Order: sequence, then C-alpha cells, then structure tokens
Amino acid sequence: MNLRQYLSERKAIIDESLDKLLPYDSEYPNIIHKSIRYSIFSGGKRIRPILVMASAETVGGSFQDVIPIACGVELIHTYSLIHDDLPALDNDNYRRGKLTNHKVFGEEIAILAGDALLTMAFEIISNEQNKVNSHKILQIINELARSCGTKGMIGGQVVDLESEGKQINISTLEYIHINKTAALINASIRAGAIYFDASEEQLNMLTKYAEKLGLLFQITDDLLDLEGDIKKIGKPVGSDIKNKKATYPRLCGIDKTYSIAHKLADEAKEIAGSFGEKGTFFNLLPDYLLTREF
Ligand code: GRG
Repeated sequence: MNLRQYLSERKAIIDESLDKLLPYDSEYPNIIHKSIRYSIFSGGKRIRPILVMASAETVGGSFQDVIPIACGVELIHTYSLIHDDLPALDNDNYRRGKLTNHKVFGEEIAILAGDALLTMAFEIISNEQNKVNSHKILQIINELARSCGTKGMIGGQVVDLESEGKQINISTLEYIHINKTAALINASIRAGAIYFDASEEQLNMLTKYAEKLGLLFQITDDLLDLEGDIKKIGKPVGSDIKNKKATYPRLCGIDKTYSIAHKLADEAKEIAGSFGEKGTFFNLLPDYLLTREF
C-alpha cells in the first residue's frame, strides 16, 4: 500500500461527500453556510473520517457505507477547531494556512458555525437509520456524543485550560490528551467497526490501538508546534508556549517525548498486526504520524 496515495484518495472521497452533504453558500441564511464551508474546505487532512472508513474495512465491511458517519466526525472535528481558535480560548489568527473563522466572519458567526456543525453531524449520522439496524446507529451516536462531552473532548479542554501556566504531572497531561484528542479518534475508529457488527474482541483491540494512536497524534502535534515549519503546518509555531500549554515536550523534554512517541507507535503497530492483511493501513499509520510535517 502506498500510504500517501491512499490518504489522498480517501481525502478526496470525503471532500466530495462533504460537498454534497453541506448546504451551499447560496442557501439562506448565506453567511452561516459560507462560514461553515470556509472552515470545512480549508484543507484538513481528514484523518478522523479516514479512520472511520478504515476500521469498517478492517472488520470486513465496506467503506462506502460509513461515509455519512465519517463526514459527521469531520464536522464535529471542525466545530472543535473553530471554537478552539476563538479569542476566549486560544485566540489564534491562522489555521490550516488561512485566517481563522472568526477573523473572517466575526465571533458571533464563528460560534454559530461551530454549534451548527456539531448538530449537523448528528443529523447526518442519524439519517442513516434506514440502512442498518437502528440500534447500531444509536450506539455510534451515543459513543460519538460521549467522546465530545465532558467525559471526552470538552473534559480534556477544561483541564487543559485550568492547567495553563501551571506545573502539572504526567497523569494530568495524559488525561488532557486522552480526552481532548484521543477520545474522538477512538470513537471514530470504534464507529466504523460497530457499524459492521465487530465482535467484542475486535472492538477491544481497535480501542487499544486507538488509545495509542490518539496519544501519538497529540504528541506529534505538540512536537510540530515546537519544531514544525510554519509554511507546512499552516499556523505559527510556538502557540503552545504562547498559551503556556501543558505539553509532553514541556514536561519531559524533547528527547524523552520522541522516545514516548516511538514506543506508542511500536505498541500500536503490534496491535494492528493482529488484524493481518486487513490491518495494513492501521499498521502503516503510526510511522507516518511520527514523520508527519503537518
Ligand atoms: C470544543 C473548543 C473545543 C475544544 C475541544 C479538539 C479541541 C478541544 C481543540 C482543537 C485544537 C486542538 C489542538 C486539538 C487537539 C487535536 C488536534 C491535534 C487537532 C488538529 O487535528 P488535525 O491535525 O487537523 O487532524 P486538520 O487541520 O488536519 O483537520
């Protein structure tokens, strides 16, 4: 498998599906649809939706069937980015190489665009009820909702905020990463598998994999914020330092952070190995994350 080609083909499928699912700029009230489309089509990697599709295939399903769930996950992710960039939170001017949503549309519209994306995600996913057993869709909605709530992304974000400028220990840092970043990644991976009736054993393995991958993803994000190339990551480096964020490099130093990241990647690959041929993408992804430039 050529991973870069695979990622770019899958991203194109998601981009096309999002384009079909979202209201056009021309639809009334135009400003909110412009704002939503501005952030959705600003060049995200689509990692989470790709994970939904890949996990469906890992348990023997077809990726086409989970595209609406995959798109829903990207809407949730984009909502979190728009809100995270707001002046009340990170107050960032750039994201994915473009001005942040509130810089273009104003804070009021940016807040509403985030709210709309979160609710539209569940509207789109619940539309799928006709296709499969509604019990599965309900379980997916339940897990996704949990992953974005106070026991997931929001919980992680709150502890992240409370930790700014403070000396925290490694278990608090892990709590932040596991909830702020890994929870949605975990729910994405589980969603694709749940849709295709994965066994308890398969789900347990995928969950263990997702936990490693989610932490690895955030650690590589922290490293990019410190050492990345502004042109490639699309936003100024050093924003974690500016916002006095708790990160692995700040707590453990760069060398130790790299060794933690490599250990997580090895553990994730070992788990992916148990899926055999069908787990090829999951097997290649950790090393790709270790060397990613954006
Ligand atoms: C709901 C306000 C609010 C916040 C929740 C998820 C989150 C917490 C904030 C978003 C900012 C952030 C640094 C999140 C950590 C997860 C992460 C590494 C996001 C970037 O994800 P990528 O690299 O982004 O997949 P692209 O641009 O490729 O979609």
